[in-house]
Amino acid sequence: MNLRGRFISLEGGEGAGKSTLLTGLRDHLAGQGIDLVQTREPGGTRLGEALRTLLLDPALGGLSAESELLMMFASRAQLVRERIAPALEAGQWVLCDRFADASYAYQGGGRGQPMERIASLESWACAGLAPDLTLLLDLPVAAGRARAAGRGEADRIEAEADAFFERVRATYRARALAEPRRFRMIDAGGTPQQVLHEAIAALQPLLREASR
Ligand code: Z5A
Repeated sequence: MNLRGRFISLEGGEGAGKSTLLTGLRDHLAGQGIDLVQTREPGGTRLGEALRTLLLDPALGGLSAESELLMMFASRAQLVRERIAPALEAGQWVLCDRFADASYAYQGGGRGQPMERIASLESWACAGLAPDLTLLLDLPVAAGRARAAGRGEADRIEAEADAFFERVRATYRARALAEPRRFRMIDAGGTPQQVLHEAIAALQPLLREASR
């Protein structure tokens, strides 16, 4: 694929502030004249949104870890082909609320699915497409859960125990350390303005490249 746009993913645990940051980043980039597409995972396409509804449904308690992993990648395979790759090829930037790192963190770290199995699904489903930059919003589990607590009934994944989310966080942090060129870890415990400021700073190399 001849990709001319830039692909940025946002990652982090529950309540870390991805959606809040996404809105700020979208406005900032639009102000710089960047044409961008905003999307999310699981979801972002008709198929993906239907899968998301199933994946988060608390009534689907018996879903196996294997089925969950495949459903995440089915959503991703569709999103890559239907929206992300076409947008990048057209020179647009893509801001995506979660991408493949979430499967390593949740299905790998959280559920114990083998990392090599996830890597093999990634190379098949994503066809070599990976984010240029991944902003990891890092926050202690209890703080994230406290932020998310006011939203009513927990969905199927939010209903997991703290230990699950500790494994998710540890996996994200390990991935960020292993790939420092792609990841930027941001302390999500700051104010929304501080988090946005750090994220904008992390975008500068991409913005400079784009203006050349
Ligand atoms: N999942 C998976 O298992 N495998 C995969 O491959 C993928 C996903 C792609 C849905 O994702 C679930 O799918 C998710 C992982 C799993 N399950 N869990 N848990 P999601 O991204 O849609 O859902 P989420 O992680 O639950 O998102 P969230 O809880 O909505 O978090 P957020 O978007 O990061 O937070 P927010 O909505 O911006 O902020 C939450 C609250 O905190 C809100 O009241 C804000 O006003 C407040 N907030 C935000 N920033 C701040 C700061 N800086 N200070 C204070 N308060 C703040």
